[in-house]
Amino acid sequence: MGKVSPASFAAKRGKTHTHPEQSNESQKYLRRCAFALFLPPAAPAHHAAPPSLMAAAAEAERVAALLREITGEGGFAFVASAEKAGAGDLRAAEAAREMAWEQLHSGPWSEVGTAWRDAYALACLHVARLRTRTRGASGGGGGGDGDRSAALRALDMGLIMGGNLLRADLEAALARISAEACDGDEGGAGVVDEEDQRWKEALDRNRDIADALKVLPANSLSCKKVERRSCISLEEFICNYFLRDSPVIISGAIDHWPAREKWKDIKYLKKIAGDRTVPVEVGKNYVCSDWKQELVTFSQFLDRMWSTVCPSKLTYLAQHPLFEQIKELSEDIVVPEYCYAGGGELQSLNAWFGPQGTVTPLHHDPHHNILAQVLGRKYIRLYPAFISEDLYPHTETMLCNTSQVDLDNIDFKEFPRAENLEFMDCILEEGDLLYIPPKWWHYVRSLSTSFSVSFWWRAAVQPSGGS
Ligand SMILES: O=C(O)CCC(=O)C(=O)O
Repeated sequence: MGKVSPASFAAKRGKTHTHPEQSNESQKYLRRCAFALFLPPAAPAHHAAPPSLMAAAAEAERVAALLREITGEGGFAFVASAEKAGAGDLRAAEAAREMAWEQLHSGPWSEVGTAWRDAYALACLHVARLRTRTRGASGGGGGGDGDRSAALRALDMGLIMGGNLLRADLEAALARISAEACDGDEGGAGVVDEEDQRWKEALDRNRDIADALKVLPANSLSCKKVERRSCISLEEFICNYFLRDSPVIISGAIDHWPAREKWKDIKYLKKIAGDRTVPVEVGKNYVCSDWKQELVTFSQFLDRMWSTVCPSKLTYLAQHPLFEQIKELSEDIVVPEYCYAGGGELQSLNAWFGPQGTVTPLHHDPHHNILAQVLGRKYIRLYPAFISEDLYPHTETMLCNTSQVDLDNIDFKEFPRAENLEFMDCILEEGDLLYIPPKWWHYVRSLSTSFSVSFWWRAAVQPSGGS
């Protein structure tokens, strides 16, 4: 998978992520960039067998070089704590993590050096190892689960906020802890059954168009519909849609994905990802002033789906490279062959998972996009790229890909050119793929609990009709 730059990632959702405890403006830039996983090519798989002496020596050398770099930057206290952590001192590991965390939050994300991101990952790795060692030493008794959760959270935070230097080590540690958890992880069947039922109902909401229209922007489904095709060939996709810069819904192309069945089972999702820490967005949508981001466990996120009643509390796991973070989930999906149109390179693969009522405001992205609707349904409205000026893009850099026009409450006095604009729209049903050409404006509202996956790619050959 190719890399996406922090700047383009940040621009995507206009705002950026911050740590939940941060609130000031300068820290906003840190937000989304920090949560993005800017990944190197896939790391070699780690197995349960002990690493060879050479590999261990190589790791030790990488860590030593990192500590020299941090020393060069004046991080003496960090280095002292990291060394004690290496010798088995949990408190020192936690102190080192705290120090690195402060460095990550000392200014705009773009100015945080790679060394401090790697240092943060190192400290997370120490915390996790020492937590799990404590657990082993106590014979799995008292406080063991708390240690396991703390270790998982430390490792996820290392993946989310840390650099790439120790990524493979973080992933190997995660795989080890997850594998241990799979033994004897049953229980609560009665509770889960009830949850199962609610889950299925939530996925099934708003099947009736008349109900859906009550929550959709004015004039929805009254203009041109996005063309719907059944499982077309790559050649046909290229000739009739990709080269013509024209959106299309393709049905029947992801019926073979294991995700189509597996993710309908909430027990499965909880088992695979329940204890993992993920970044979520909280609030009506990312242009609202009270919108914020938090780090929660996947289970906590699922629980919030049931309890969300008011829009200001809507919790959305949006635009997150979940499949890089949780490898088991990546085995449930397949990159659609349409994403190879134009001989390009996949730029990013993101999860969009949330309850009914999440809104992604009208915005555009620089890449080709295949949005796969795995669970539930979404309303999507599209405006062509050339219409941009009539949609009044925000003037601030961070939001310049987002329209000032709120489709849920359009103020035509303020934005007169937005009246009577032609658009295309559709309801994206479970199992559909939607092709969104680069720079096409799109607004997205979930009509039920919904799980989508977006595949962004950059084409080596640009369509002639493209913008
Ligand atoms: O599903 C959503 O809420 C937004 C998806 C989107 O904007 C995208 O895939 O680019």
